[in-house]
Amino acid sequence: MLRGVAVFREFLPLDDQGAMLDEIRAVIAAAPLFRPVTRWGRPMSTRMTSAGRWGWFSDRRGYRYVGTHPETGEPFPPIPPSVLAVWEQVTGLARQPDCCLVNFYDARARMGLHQDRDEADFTYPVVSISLGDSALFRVGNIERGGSTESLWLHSGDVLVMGGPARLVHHGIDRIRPSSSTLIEGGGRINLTLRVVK
Ligand code: MD3
Ligand code: FE
Repeated sequence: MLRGVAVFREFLPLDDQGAMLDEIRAVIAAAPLFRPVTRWGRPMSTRMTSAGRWGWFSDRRGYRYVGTHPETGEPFPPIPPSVLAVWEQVTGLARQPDCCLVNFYDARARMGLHQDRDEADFTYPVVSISLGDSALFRVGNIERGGSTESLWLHSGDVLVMGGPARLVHHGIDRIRPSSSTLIEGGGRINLTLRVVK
């Protein structure tokens, strides 16, 4: 536990990581990665797409969940079974997530400290699966400011943010390039599973 965040180190064996990556590649083929713009008009350094009923989206109008891909106009592909299996194993919930956000980090990408609060019901946890290069994850507090703690996330690690941890500030400070050979050409993929509506 790190500030209420449950850390399952190396939850996924390497073979399972490879199989999951193949399923995510199929998601990306149907729903290509795009670069969202913040409400201040700044392009994010991560590229992203989603699987499931809802996809996370941001533009000058703000952050929100959308039912179709912003470029293809098509619904997002279903969440792969291997990903749903991880949700089931670490949460034990009967309810499945309705959004799997796929974040791709190249060597320069990062994600500033923020809260995940665009979802309707914070009693559901958020689950994160890391694939590829390692990332320096930072977790703070529910209120802005105060102390933070950092943790390296490696390929195959799974985090569960539930209960009091659901609304803590968190972010990714940096990626360690070439720390994993899972993804050809390098980079990190983070899958974030949420119950949105
Ligand atoms: C703690 N993604 O997509 S995952 C995000 O690695 C996001 O791509 C990061 O933050 C990433 O919103 C961090 C770990 C994570 C995800 C959601 C959380 C930690 C969290 C929600 C509440 C508290
Ligand atoms: Fe987040």
